[in-house]
Amino acid sequence: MRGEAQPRPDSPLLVLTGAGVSAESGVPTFRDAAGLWEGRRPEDVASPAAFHRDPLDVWKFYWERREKLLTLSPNPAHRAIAAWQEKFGDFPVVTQNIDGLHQLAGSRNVWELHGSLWIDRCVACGHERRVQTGRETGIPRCSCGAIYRPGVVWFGEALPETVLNNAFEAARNARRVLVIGTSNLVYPAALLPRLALEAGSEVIEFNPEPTPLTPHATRFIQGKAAQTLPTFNPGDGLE
Ligand code: BJW
Ligand code: ZN
Repeated sequence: MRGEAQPRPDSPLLVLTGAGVSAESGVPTFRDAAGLWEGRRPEDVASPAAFHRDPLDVWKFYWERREKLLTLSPNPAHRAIAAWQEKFGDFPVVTQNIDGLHQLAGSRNVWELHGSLWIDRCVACGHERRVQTGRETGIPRCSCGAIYRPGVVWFGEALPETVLNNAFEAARNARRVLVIGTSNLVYPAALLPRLALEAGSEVIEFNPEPTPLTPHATRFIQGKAAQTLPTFNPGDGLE
């Protein structure tokens, strides 16, 4: 259940998204001034050590995010990507986001590198269950007796292996990679555009601000994704 990795290693297009694509839906980014981590150290709430120390505190943080997300919807950037898939085929949408908004906008072939906010995973047997609710009354328990944790990837944890390997392969094989709304600071996701460039692909970056990728990108389209994506034609020159 960890991402729907159906490899299309031959796809000429690949999209990589980060928190910026959901910003205009009202989902806070991580590292911008008003970001999610402002005033809180990530490792205090989003790390295996924090969960081990105080699972209820960590769960409360994730329940709050679920509750808020239940009130939010996809924005024109998510919808533009879904419309491109309708037009150009189901190229992979590799996302670092855990919010599920690409799927809600109608995108298929969404590969979730950092897991999903809507999955609970048992810390003992690894059982996963999909959830749709916000707050719960207490720490959820698996039928094996152990507690569930959020089904996301914290710092220091491995990304889902198949999803990551498929993403590496697809990035190497794509002719055009669109990198949308990510600071390109978190690895191994930040390697994907670098691999594409090394393989001779075009990398087009969409972001209001330059990132460490910008000097290397083939093209930098500056602006908010909900404004720049709907008028962009990702197939231009590819046919
Ligand atoms: C807009 C916009 C608008 C604003 N339109 N754009 C040195 C080198 C290599 C690696 C490391 C290293 N030092 C440490 C590491 C490892 C570490 C890492 O990368 N750390 C860096 C911080 C340096 N990586 C890991 O630990 C990863 N695991 C790993 O390496 O495992 C190794 C291993 C192997 C085998 C066995 C065991 C271990 C795991 C990384 C997990 C990241 N997890 C998080 C939390 C997920 C759960 C949760 O949400 O609670 O994922 S952290 C957070 O960052 C989240 C995001 O997906 C991720 C990326 O952030 P993103 O999406 O780029 O957001 P922002 O906020 O940074 O940027 C937003 C961008 O949008 C900005 O550029 C804005 O300008 C832009 N924007 N409005 C378009 N409207
Ligand atoms: Zn279990």
